[in-house]
Amino acid sequence: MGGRGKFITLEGGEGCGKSTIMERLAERLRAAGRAVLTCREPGGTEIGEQIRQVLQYTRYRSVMCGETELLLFAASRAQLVREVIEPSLAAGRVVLCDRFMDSTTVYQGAGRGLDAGVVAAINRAAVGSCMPDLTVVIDLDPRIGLERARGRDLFDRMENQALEFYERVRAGYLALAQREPARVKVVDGAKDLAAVEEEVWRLVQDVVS
Ligand code: Z5A
Repeated sequence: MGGRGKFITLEGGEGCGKSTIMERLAERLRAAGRAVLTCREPGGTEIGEQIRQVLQYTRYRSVMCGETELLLFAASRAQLVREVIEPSLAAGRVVLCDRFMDSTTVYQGAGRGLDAGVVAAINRAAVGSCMPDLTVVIDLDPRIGLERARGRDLFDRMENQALEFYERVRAGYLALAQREPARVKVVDGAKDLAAVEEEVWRLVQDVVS
């Protein structure tokens, strides 16, 4: 295949269905003959997986400050972009990523209240010119998402935050979609899985075809 690949990110609150949809999208794209790479954040490289462990490590949960968290997510991303995403795009693959820079804008910025300008500058440093061609936000009432996600292997420190935090996260994603309507598309995550998959698939086809 000639030419640069496409970079598609999936975003949303806990339990919105990103990971499930990403796997289904990857299968459909492969069935359509596309070379696909899937990755998740934080992680996706050896360095990134170690950073993921630091972020998840129980003993750090009560002491880690917001700025440290911001920089750790960014460090994992900087490595993922240069080691995995850019080379895959250069090889013509479709790259699907479960969370990317918008998670930082929304969780560390809108959610935790870190300065938006600082968050944007750190994001820029981490991703360089590697911007998604399409970002799909799977929008869902956090009460439903948390119910779906309960009992699963999440970052408990974050999951135990007050519901208002998740409401700010949701509002942050919707505001982002308003600011960047060409890149960021919102789908209704309360629909059944097959319907969400079809809607996302239509958006993806517009970008990859
Ligand atoms: N974080 C951050 O703060 N800053 C950053 O820069 C980054 C991340 C990159 C990552 O946790 C945490 O890190 C996350 C944000 C923060 N915080 N919190 N809290 P993670 O990677 O461990 O988890 P997650 O990203 O939040 O994903 P998740 O809970 O695994 O959710 P999901 O991928 O959106 O959902 P799922 O696994 O596909 O589906 C959940 C369940 O619902 C599953 O049983 C599905 O079968 C079911 N499901 C999915 N869709 C449907 C529909 N439509 N109907 C019914 N049931 C459904």
